[in-house]
Amino acid sequence: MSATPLKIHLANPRGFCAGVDRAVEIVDRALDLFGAPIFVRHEIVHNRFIVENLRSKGAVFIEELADVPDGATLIFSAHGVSRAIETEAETRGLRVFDATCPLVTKVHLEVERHARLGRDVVLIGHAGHPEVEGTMGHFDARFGGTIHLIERIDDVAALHIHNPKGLAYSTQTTLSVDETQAIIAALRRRFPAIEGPKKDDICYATQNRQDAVRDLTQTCDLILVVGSKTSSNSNRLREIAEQAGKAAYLIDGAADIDDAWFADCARVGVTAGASAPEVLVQQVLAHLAQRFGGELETTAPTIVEHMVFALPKTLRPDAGMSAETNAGTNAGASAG
Ligand code: 2E6
Ligand code: F3S
Repeated sequence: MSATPLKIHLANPRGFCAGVDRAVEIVDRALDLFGAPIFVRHEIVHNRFIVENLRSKGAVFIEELADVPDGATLIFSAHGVSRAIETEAETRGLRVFDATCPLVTKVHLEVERHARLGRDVVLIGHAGHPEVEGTMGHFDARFGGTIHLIERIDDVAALHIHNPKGLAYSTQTTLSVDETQAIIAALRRRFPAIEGPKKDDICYATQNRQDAVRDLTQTCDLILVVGSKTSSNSNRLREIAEQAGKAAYLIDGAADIDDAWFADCARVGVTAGASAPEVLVQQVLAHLAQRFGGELETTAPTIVEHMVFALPKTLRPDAGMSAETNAGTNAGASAG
């Protein structure tokens, strides 16, 4: 432990985004209205604390709809699901609430539109991630096109595309902004007519948290990222800090902190992924204060966020409807 107290800089913005706030609230409201069990397809968000907390209240997390009994209430996670899963739930007559982040739904609609036009789509994302599986599952190949998943810049040269109806790209929402820009630039060089969003499909929260952690690396020796190992956006924050030459650790909470990390550290930066609740950040600060006399320094926000996504109508506290009439698939978003 050093003689001078450790200085702590908090990233701002950090932690919960509007999509995570909405998704967690949907599960909480469904538990209140309908009682346990409430089935959730995949972890509602990739955070151990949140998932364990909801599980203790009666949420049951499943991957296969075969594990959902007839007549049950089912919630799709914030990462979204394929069209096939939506159809299966509908056909089974399950009471479904869709907690897919509206910014993921936007990508689904984009991919569906390209498919209808018979185009091929290059999706930039991580293989096996549930958001990528859901987005690929919204591409309807019956119109003649194909969807190609690429993960890194070297994959661009290996693409085989011969579609006279055109080519487009979409991206996962939680990628590294800089790496994605480089991949898109390589796609544009190889396929100058490629269509796509103005920039990419990376969401505001991912962009803002990456900017804020990069800002912290200017002054801090070490970065702690509060978030679970399964969280893509949290991993990207750790990587950005490492790329800036700083030691960085992704931790689920204060219990994961190793005193040895602070041997040569005068300033630590603390941030949190979009699925990590603020209570865990506060526990980390309390731990640093107790172990190293850590003192909080004020850090100006890199940007102030105002985004809010509305709950599905039938789950709003003022809905004034009985649980019996609340059936059906629901989605609703308003950006404020
Ligand atoms: C849905 C879409 C994007 O692993 P990833 O970062 O995608 O997911 P979470 O649950 O850690 O973060 C929120 C989220 C949900 N991001
Ligand atoms: Fe949505 Fe981005 Fe959060 S896609 S769930 S706003 S990290």
